[in-house]
Amino acid sequence: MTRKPLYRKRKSSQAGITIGEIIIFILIASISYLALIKVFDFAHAKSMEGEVRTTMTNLALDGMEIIRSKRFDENTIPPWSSSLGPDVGEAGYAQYDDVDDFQGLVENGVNGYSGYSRHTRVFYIDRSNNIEDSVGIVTDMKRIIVKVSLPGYSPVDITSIVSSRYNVLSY
Ligand SMILES: [Ca+2]
Ligand SMILES: [Ca+2]
Repeated sequence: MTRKPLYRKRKSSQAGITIGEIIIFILIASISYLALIKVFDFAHAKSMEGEVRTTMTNLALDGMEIIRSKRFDENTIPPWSSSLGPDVGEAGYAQYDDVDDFQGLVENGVNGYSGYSRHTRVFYIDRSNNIEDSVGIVTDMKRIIVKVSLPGYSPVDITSIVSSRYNVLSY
């Protein structure tokens, strides 16, 4: 009497996963992995950009708040200064006491943020003529622009207009 074998021999079509199938699987897995990496990179870059823009905006607002806390001009009554910038004896930030003392100020690594720079411009404007650009003459209004930059990102700038509170009604 012959005994039946415990295991039947498998046909070649049932031999499991072929090398070709493994290669195709690895290719598909690699392509999916690369696509996933790109999605994560994009999400990370977007998140970084949001963080950088928030920091730039905060640094710009911080600078603007300090400047706006100062008086309109070195002179407390008209005529206002024809030359904008720090006045005699004002060697640094701590001694600046009017808004235009900050004209041309460039701060690198501002508030300890390495790579960030803050530029400030202050100039007279004539509201009846041009509020965007300097009019080159002394008026009762000054425009302040604070711009914060970081290499690789578009800068953030904020602007504000301050008045001497003299002759404003004449506009
Ligand atoms: Ca001053
Ligand atoms: Ca000044």
